[in-house]
Amino acid sequence: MSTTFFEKTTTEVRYDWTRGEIRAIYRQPLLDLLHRAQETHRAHHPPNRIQTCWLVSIKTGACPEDCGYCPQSAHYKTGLARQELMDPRETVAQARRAKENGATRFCMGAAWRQAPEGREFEAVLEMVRGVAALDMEVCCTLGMLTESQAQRLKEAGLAAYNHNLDTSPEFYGNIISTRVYEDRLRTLAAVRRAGITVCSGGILGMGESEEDRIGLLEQLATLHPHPESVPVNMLVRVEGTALAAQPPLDPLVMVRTIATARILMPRSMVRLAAGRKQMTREAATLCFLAGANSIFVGERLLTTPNPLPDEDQLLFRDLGLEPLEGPTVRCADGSEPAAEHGE
Ligand code: SAM
Ligand code: DTB
Ligand code: SF4
Repeated sequence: MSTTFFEKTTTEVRYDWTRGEIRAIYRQPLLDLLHRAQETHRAHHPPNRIQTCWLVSIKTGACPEDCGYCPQSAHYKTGLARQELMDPRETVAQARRAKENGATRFCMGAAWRQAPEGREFEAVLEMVRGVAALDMEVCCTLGMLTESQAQRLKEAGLAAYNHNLDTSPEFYGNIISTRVYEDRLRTLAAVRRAGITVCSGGILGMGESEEDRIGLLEQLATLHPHPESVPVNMLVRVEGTALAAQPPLDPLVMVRTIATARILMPRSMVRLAAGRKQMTREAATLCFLAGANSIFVGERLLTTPNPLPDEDQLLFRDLGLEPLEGPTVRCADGSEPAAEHGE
């Protein structure tokens, strides 16, 4: 392989990936895949640095959507206690605690089909302003957004919006019937137009095929620009949900998907999101080797447990990882923010 070809394949950012190309990358021998992912990673990001994000559920349960994986859907009996929207002062206090614990990004999740208008939306804006004032990267995930809501969130200081495509367009209807893929894409476009960076990824282990994972990656990697942040979740199987009886996912599927995402979207932050509690340290380490450079820290995700802070500290120490300091997004105009990572 000539040096020129090698440099081109690891540093070029492309938006015209075909399904065939993605399949070929995904299916290559795992060690070749990891090698290329690691080369790509090091060409765009500082090695041994992991972004730590803190997640908090600001409104819990009783969601009208029927997402088959979700403990917060009103369609399933999961025994989850519902909670109305949190007081903004409480949210900001939690963000302060997250910052004291070393987190640099704070993500607020709400079990809504779409962000509401009126008093509740005003309260969310107050939360965003309060967390932004702490000099943390602020992210929200509130369901579908209108253009005007995206604009107001941006003005309040929102850096990123999480809205997952979850799986391939073909498999989507098997998991959710109360909305369509196009709804998701529309919200992502509204977020992008408002100049907020995009956080969008998926869930593995829902019974999807390899081709569905490739299809999800194709959707994400042909967005222009790429999502600045790509969470890869392993399904957390919750009793009572439609997907509770799914067999456990082979962690190597996470590794393969993360490595492919790293190659396709070289500048993006790739987050090893839900599922770390169900994974060994060794499997998580392979995900880092594959190019994951972001995780959720703190003892809980939204409603399910995450590894304890002490366990994570030990993992960082044993692997020689350091938290990634400072902002990873430039939120002024939504343009290619990941260029900041060590190029
Ligand atoms: N209601 C909003 C929405 O769906 O966009 C925001 C909150 S929702 C809980 C955020 C994301 O969490 C979902 O898009 C899904 O990808 C992920 N998620 C939910 N339940 C999960 C589970 N059991 N395992 C893994 N990921 C899950
Ligand atoms: C994302 O991709 N994963 C996070 C965050 N974005 C909002 C949510 C994971 C939720 C896991 C199930 C739960 O704790 O309720
Ligand atoms: Fe509601 Fe979001 Fe859960 Fe779907 S994933 S049921 S939209 S909270």
